[in-house]
Amino acid sequence: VDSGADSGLALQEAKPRLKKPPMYKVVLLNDDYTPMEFVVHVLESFFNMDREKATHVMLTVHTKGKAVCGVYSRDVAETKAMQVNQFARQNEHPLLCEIEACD
Ligand code: TYC
Repeated sequence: VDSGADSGLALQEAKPRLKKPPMYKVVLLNDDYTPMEFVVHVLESFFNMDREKATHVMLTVHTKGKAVCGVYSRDVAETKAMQVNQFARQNEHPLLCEIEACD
């Protein structure tokens, strides 16, 4: 039977979770030695850019010192940066990729 005295608490749903997971920028840094063509290849293969976009981002890094390659969850951002740095080292280039928390 229903007394009608229920406060409703037991039936209330959990608080909606409005907070989205924190996002991280994957940033490529400039250096004097990594060939431009190698950087374009990295941007095409690790960040799924077409040649035009990859060339534009590479030139932004070259002229401004750094550029954002993409924004991802922490796990994905860390993995991308690791893979780029490993690939650069395998090919004996000093290219550096870092992650940066979004504001
Ligand atoms: N500055 C490099 C050169 O003149 C090219 C370069 C671009 C290097 C982007 C790194 O993330 C980079 N060969």
